[in-house]
Amino acid sequence: MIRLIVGAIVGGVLSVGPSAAEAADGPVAIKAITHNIAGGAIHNGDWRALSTVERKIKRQNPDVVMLQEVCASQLESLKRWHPDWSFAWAENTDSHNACDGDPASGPVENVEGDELGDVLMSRRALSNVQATVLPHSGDADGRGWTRWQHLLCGDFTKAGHVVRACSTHVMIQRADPVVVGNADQVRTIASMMAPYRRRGPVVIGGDFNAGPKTANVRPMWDRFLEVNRDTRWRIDYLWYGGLHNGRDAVKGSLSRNTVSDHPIVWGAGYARKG
Ligand SMILES: [Ca+2]
Ligand SMILES: [Ca+2]
Repeated sequence: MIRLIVGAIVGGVLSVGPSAAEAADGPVAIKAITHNIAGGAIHNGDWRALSTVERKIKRQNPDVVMLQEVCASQLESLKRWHPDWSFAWAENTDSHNACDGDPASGPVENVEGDELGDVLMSRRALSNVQATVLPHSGDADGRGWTRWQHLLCGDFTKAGHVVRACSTHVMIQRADPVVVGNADQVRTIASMMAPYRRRGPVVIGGDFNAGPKTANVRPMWDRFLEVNRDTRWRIDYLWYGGLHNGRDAVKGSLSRNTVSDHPIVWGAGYARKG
């Protein structure tokens, strides 16, 4: 079923974006979804962690999807269900205690499929893929986690625009030092995206582990447009930049009705006709 739908879209129907906004001389919609699926913490590596995002992919026809907390076993399911898509992966840890299906057993080294990481996936070909390790990565975080945080990026092309798309999962804010690692990682992401923002459209999705009113995400608000104006507490964002199409060039939404403990966020940025 999924295979057929994807095939139809890749086959040139290109039913992306709202039909009126997608008129031939209209702006180009760059559509994205981001979701922290809690693939280990809640779902123990099971494919059901993907049910919310799969439903949303069918509904929204995104160009690109960013996922966090994905077990390697769940990445394999995604690849099976979307054989025509491009995938990129950045490993946070080679052994999550629950990705092996058994949280009680603790982390077990050298088990295939129990790796936890971030995913960037696109129905278009990804190129120039980079997984950049963020500062403070690998620090123990006070909850017994040692994880490697990345900015995982790739380029895809749509209607003449080369789009830089990235998935990230910023470290949690440890009690001591209070917010330093988190703030440094967000600042790094904002500055790493600067040259791409000058080049053309960029879209960054992920779990920033910092609320919308915190100083930590200020560098993102200063440089990018977020698809949700909702300033209630949340830590998951979808940011756009380089659209060169005015301040109202994004729209989107989020839903807290998910199989995860995180909302799913989706939206579009509208670039000028390429
Ligand atoms: Ca285990
Ligand atoms: Ca492993």
